Amino acid sequence: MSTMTNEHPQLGLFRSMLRIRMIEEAIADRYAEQEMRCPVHLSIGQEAAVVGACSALRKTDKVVTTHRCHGHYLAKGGDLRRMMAEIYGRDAGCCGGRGGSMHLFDDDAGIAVSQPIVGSSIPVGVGIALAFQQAQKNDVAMICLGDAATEEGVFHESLNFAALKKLPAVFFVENNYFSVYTHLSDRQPVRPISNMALGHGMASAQVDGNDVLAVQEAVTAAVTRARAGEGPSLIVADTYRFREHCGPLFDDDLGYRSPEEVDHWKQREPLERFRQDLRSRNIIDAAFEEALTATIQAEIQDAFDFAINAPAPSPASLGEYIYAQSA
Ligand SMILES: Cc1ncc(C[n+]2csc(CCOP(=O)(O)OP(=O)(O)O)c2C)c(N)n1
Repeated sequence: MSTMTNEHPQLGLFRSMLRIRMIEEAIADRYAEQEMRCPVHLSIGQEAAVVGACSALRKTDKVVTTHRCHGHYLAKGGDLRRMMAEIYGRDAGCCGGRGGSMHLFDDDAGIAVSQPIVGSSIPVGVGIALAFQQAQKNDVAMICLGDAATEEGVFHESLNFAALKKLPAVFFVENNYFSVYTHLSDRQPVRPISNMALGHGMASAQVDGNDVLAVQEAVTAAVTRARAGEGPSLIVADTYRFREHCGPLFDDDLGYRSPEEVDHWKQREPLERFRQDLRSRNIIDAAFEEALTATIQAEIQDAFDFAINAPAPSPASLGEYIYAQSA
């Protein structure tokens, strides 16, 4: 298998998807220890969308994202140790231990901001795209959001402004069909979400978000348009989250989605699907997977050890980084 020594380009996608899956499963496994004192929104099941989209970017491009941000942070090259330290509330965390899982950023890697107020990071991403345009940089801002954020007024204002100014922005929606427990069909009229771009004269596409290559292709086309000065695009990737909305467990017992629906998506589980595809094309084999899994496992162990052993922020720093400090 010479492709493995020469590193087939699709191996990077697989590695990134598997790494995100394993990191999030490790977070889920250890959450009950009650040492991670922040909510976690896992993207298990959404890795193809996350990795496909981020793989279309280069380092100097910027990503803004949401409460469900672990995958974007990792796929864009964010530092794992600093992420875990943040989730453990440590001083060495990427937000000094003050933000937790929903506030990951790594400016060096191009993760500009993660914000849990639904829709709030969208105009920040538009502002970054405007700054790129004004500075005549050839970089792109990718604005990651969930389907529910398309119901916020600021989403529509942002699309309008970005289209008007032909900004180098890609609006990337991971449509996992739920706003917490409410299905898309109870919140929006039946039509592709990507049709929202039509009213703004914006290019758009809706793709199978569990097919990493399809996502990569659609986002690459959008990024190419943005770099060429042809303006923004709206890309919608249809996908599914397998864990509970917030937390390490499963919430299917609440009855907000049927076992048949969950099973339908399990058949399209993105990591296994890509694994089988790569296996059938002889790009990976069992030995490769075993070695890769061991490498990632060691990296995860290192990051957890780092986080657990790192000091908490000092009490004296409590007043730092807040809006108004007392005299
Ligand atoms: C403005 C605002 N309203 C409500 C909430 C509570 N809330 C947190 S996550 C969420 C659902 C978000 O759904 P979506 O944007 O599709 O992302 P997903 O959680 O599915 O990844 C809601 C309503 C919030 N954080 N911000």
